[in-house]
Amino acid sequence: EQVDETYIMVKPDGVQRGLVGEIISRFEKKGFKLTGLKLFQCPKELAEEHYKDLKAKPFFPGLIDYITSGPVVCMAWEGVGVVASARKLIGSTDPLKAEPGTIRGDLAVQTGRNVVHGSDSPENGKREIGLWFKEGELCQWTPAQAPWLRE
Ligand code: DAT
Ligand code: MG
Repeated sequence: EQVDETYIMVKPDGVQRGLVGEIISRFEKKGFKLTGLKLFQCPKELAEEHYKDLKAKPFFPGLIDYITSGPVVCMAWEGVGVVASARKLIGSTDPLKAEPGTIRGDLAVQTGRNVVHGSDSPENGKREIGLWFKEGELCQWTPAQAPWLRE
């Protein structure tokens, strides 16, 4: 099967609230492969490029202020079906509508403070990993558990 990549980011509220380990854990336990990880203070230009499709939205300036308001944790994850599966683990954009058991459903209460980002398509996964990581910041490796995750 096709192996995809997704860009997952703990937003500044997740970092400030001490949820970094909890959020990383959800993806780690599921069985996806971590290929990139860093704590990073995002410049305004990068936040605007990342969210460029939302530029016309009334909440765009607030979104950019929020994402640049403190450090974020940038992650690249790899696996078969990882993009759609990560979106399910994350839950709906509005945390009050997100199912219990999802990250937003369990850990957040408002759309404007929804603790985590996940790419919405394999194409955007690639695009966003390219935006947030430099060459040499990603690792290709074989997890020891690989044969115990997929037959
Ligand atoms: P998602 O993050 O679930 O992919 P999105 O791509 O539609 O959602 O929007 C990106 C982020 O923008 C979202 O996580 C929070 C913010 N946002 C979206 N809709 C919003 C709204 N109506 N009010 C405030 N912030 C919003
Ligand atoms: Mg989105």
